[in-house]
Order: sequence, then C-alpha cells, then structure tokens
Amino acid sequence: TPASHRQSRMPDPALGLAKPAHRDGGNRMAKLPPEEIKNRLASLSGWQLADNTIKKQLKFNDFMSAIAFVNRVAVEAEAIDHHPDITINYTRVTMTLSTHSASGITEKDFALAQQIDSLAKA
Ligand code: HBI
Repeated sequence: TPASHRQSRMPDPALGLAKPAHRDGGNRMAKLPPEEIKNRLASLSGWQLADNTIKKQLKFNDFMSAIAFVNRVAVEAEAIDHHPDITINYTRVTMTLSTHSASGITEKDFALAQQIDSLAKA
C-alpha cells in the first residue's frame, strides 16, 4: 500500500495517540481482576483458584509418565520464561501458577495453563 495510505491509517504521534488506549497499557504482567480470573477459569478444565494462584492436579498412569509430563512442561516454561510451581506425588502432578513479579495472576498464567493442558494430552 502506498506510504500516503499507510500514513493516513497510523495515528499521528504528535497527537500522542501512537499507542492504543488499553486499560492497563496492554501490560500482560498486570494482575487480573477477580471477575476476569473467574471468567477465564470457566473456559479451562480442571483449574481452580487457590490463594491468588490457579492450580490443577493431573493424574498419570505411572511415575515415569508423570515425570515425562513435568519435563515437557519444563521445556515450555523455560521457552516462555514463565514457570509453574510443581508438586509431584508419585503419579499425581499439581501445577500451581501465579506471576511472582506481579504477586498475582496474569494473562501469562492462563497462557501457561492452556499449554499445560495441551502437554498433558501429548
Ligand atoms: N515465572 N511464575 C513466574 N513468575 C514470574 O514472575 C517469573 C517467572 N519466570 C521467570 C521470570 N519471572 C523472570 O522475569 C525472571 O527474571 C524472574
């Protein structure tokens, strides 16, 4: 598209409108309000709110399957630089998510929760 067309579409930085007006400046690390957390939990399966975290217990057929799952999650957590607290009880694995730097639950926690659910099926 010709530059002139692009120019007309972009807000004029001089007007200070260069950035979209998000509620929290579009910061994915901003703590989510309780209502938002409740709504997002409803779209997940098996996750629950517990003391300013979201957590889920997953059951595997045997210990090594549980460990293999934990390792899959570890690779993904490292890739996105967002890490769960993990408890392993033989064939049961509990994933507890919160954003430590925000002292609460952020979008990053829900993104990781979705990844964890996908990896549990792998
Ligand atoms: N994982 N859950 C969680 N919360 C964080 O705040 C966090 C993390 N992983 C890495 C990370 N922060 C990085 O920002 C480090 O610099 C602390």
